[in-house]
Amino acid sequence: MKLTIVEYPDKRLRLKSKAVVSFDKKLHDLLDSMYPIMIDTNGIGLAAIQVAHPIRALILNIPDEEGEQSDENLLEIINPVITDKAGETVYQEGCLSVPKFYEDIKRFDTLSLNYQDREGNTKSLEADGLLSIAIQHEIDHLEGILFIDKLSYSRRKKFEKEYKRMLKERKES
Ligand code: QAP
Ligand code: CO
Repeated sequence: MKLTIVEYPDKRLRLKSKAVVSFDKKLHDLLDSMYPIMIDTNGIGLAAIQVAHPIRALILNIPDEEGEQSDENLLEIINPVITDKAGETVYQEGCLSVPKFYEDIKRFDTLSLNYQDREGNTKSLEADGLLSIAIQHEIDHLEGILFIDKLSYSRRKKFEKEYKRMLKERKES
């Protein structure tokens, strides 16, 4: 399946993604196609809506201590529900749909999650650190929320200005 990343300000990023009900070949093809595009673009997380499929599916691949991404650490999360969350943490986030822009964002420090795997099996997981942050970032995508929505008014203004400039320069070259 040929996929391309949907970039801000594309309005599709504002769609509320729908629950996955069929854990079929179509879903597996989509997940299989999402992985290489995430790795090729240096991503650690990607929601299906970012490749124009508004369904509640996301993938994550958090680098290990050496900063290496390995296939074994691929997590496929379908229909996630956060069941518990605690604490506070700040991390400089980015997003494949908002290229070249990074800002400090406040999130919960730890969380508990229920979800389904690609076969529809129910799973749960406890997350902290970068995994916890990444899950919260990707679940926001399922609701049409971007990390830039969490910026203060003045930071958001600054972002819009810089981003518009970047898009203009990109168009000109
Ligand atoms: C979400 O983000 C995330 O601007 C995943 O030029 C962010 O993979 C989870 C990326 C922060 C946890 C912490 C962004 C690649 C990748 C860019 C990403 C870029 C190239 C973002
Ligand atoms: Co994102």
